[in-house]
Amino acid sequence: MAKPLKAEFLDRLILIVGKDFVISDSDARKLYASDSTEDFVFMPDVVVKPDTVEEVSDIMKLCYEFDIPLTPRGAGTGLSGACLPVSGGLILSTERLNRILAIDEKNFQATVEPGVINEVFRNAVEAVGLLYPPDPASKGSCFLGGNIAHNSGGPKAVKYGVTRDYVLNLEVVLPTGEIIWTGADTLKNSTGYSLTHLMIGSEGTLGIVTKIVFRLLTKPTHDLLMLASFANAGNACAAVAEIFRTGVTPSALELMERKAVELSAFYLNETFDHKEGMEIYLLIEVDGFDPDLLMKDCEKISEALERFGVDDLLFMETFDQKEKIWKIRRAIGEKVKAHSIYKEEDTVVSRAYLPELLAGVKEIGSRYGFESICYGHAGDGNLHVNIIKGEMSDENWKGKHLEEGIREIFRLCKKLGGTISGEHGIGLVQKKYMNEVFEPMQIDLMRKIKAVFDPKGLLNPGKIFP
Ligand code: 2HG
Ligand code: ZN
Repeated sequence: MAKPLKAEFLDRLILIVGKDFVISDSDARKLYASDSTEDFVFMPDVVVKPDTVEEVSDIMKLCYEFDIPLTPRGAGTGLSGACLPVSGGLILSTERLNRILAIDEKNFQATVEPGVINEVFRNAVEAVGLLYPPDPASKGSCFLGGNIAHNSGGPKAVKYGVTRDYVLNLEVVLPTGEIIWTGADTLKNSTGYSLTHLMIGSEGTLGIVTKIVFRLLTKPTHDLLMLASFANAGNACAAVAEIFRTGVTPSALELMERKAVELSAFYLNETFDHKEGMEIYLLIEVDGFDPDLLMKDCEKISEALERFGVDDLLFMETFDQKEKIWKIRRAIGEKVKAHSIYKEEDTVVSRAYLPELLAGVKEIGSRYGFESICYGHAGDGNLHVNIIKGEMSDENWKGKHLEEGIREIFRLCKKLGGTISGEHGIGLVQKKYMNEVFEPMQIDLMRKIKAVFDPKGLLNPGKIFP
């Protein structure tokens, strides 16, 4: 239940943003009580929707004065519960901070507010021949501010890198209300500690981003797409590292287990003709400016796939074919989760260890009695493991049994030199596993940094730290 906020606090909130943008009605607040993580519901006491950085600053100062926890929220597409108001208090929604402020075609830069939808921005820069590569599966709804909070990736990360690689400068409101810029609008910057990179991936716990300066690339003019089918999962995983040894860096290299494709196609009401016995698929894209060179790249890749026992290789000729397979790939996460109660792990290792990782996940699942549906960014060694409740008892599902199975998966990642999250972050649901990959000293360092930025611990409390 929402704790009654002091009338003075609410009155002053209304003075800052106007009464239309202070949401107290419980039905309206409920819309901000969940994100895209499992079935969590945490009710905020109030939701505010500021329209300027000055309003954000005044809200932060007010919460600091009244000791009210403040949770920043973008589109709510997060997968680790990072924007859930676990201590109640105030949700600060960035939905009105949704302007593309400038696209500088001379410097290949753009300045945006955090509430701009990823795909809206990507389309806007493409219209002038430029490319903003990070393309999370949720690109049609996720906000750029949330992409900063989680250092989001997506299929193009394998060639173009992740959100962090495109951020030059950030305007940030600190938990005590000060407004700062963290960097400079330059491609190179070696000026003291990088406050910019400290903010990226901090999941809204160190400050609220109110403006972002991105660097952009020239948009490639051509791309080719192949779908490789394997009967043997180990062969598919082993082929991944080999593709890069041909000298070609794909612009996407995705892995999809058959079951993931079946569920996504089914719920999308799309047809997908699985060849008999195929168990796992690789979706491989190359992009560039010379179609003849791209065709040569595809020949090199298909030779590598042949060496690793590919059973079928389909060349996606038409735009519709490409659109359909990407639609199926991008919907997998949502459709697998609609199909079953799940727990999602965002495992990541060096890509040559994918065979051990996938085999290990299946072996652990057989010992702990859970099925998993796996897919993800094979080129990055980033495997999304959706653990499906299936026949597992509620007691085992909610208790130490499953937690121990998940810990075994994370210990395998660590043994392979990997870690527990490649892109979805820690948030609420993964914080108890931080001790699988960090010693107390590292976690203590992070806590001290948090305390420097947020001495009262009011900004997005209850996240990241065990
Ligand atoms: C993907 O790669 C996204 O599809 C979302 O990271 C994953 O929702 C998911 O499980
Ligand atoms: Zn992903």
